[in-house]
Amino acid sequence: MIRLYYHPSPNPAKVALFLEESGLPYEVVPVDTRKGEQHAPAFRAINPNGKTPAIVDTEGPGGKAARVFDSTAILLYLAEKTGQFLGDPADRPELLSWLLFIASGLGPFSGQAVHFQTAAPDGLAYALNRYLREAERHYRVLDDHLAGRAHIVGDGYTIADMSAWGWVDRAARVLGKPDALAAFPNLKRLYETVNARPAVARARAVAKDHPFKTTVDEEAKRAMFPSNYP
Ligand SMILES: N[C@@H](CCC(=O)N[C@@H](CS)C(=O)NCC(=O)O)C(=O)O
Repeated sequence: MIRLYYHPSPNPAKVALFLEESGLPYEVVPVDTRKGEQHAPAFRAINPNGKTPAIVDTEGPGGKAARVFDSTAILLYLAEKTGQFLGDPADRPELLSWLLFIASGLGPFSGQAVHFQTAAPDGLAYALNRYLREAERHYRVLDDHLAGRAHIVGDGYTIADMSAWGWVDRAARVLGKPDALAAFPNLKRLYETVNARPAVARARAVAKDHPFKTTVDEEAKRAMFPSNYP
């Protein structure tokens, strides 16, 4: 059994998608990051970085329970555990490269682009421009790579596509315009292909009935941006 520590946001969404695609049995533990539940000692024991997603695999290596945190680590762990969505072994260098490109580039710059558009104080035009342009640049790298390709790695659907989907699903918010993907037709095609999969609809339904906090008030800001409150 996998326990998925989940909040409805881009990085946890990738893992929910994998779990729905793979058919692995799992249960969801909601972590309301706007209420500060990511800082609870019990959750910090699973993810010392205090962010979602994280998992506990009750049957990890050697039959012992194992924690895994950080969406890319979780995707790789589960793909290796199940032997699914890793692509051809000959493409492993490509898979690792694109997974880490998303983990260290597309994802963080997208997150900061959202932060500076929606959460940062006014008057930070340089920072806003920097993160928006860098998010766009990462979209462009991926879009160029996808010219003439159906998937990010090799000929089939892999965890790299799932990982990209998690963030590209928020393209309008990241790039600050409703038709954000219009400038990236190859990425748009990949996004729409992944988005049409039945597992995506199931992943979107994960913890749908949980009353996650939606307002970003002072409590939420202190919970999500603790380094702003030294
Ligand atoms: N590198 C991490 C980033 C995790 C992350 O930033 N998670 C966000 C949700 S997408 C979160 O939990 N934010 C709440 C917080 O930072 O307190 C991963 O890929 O899992």
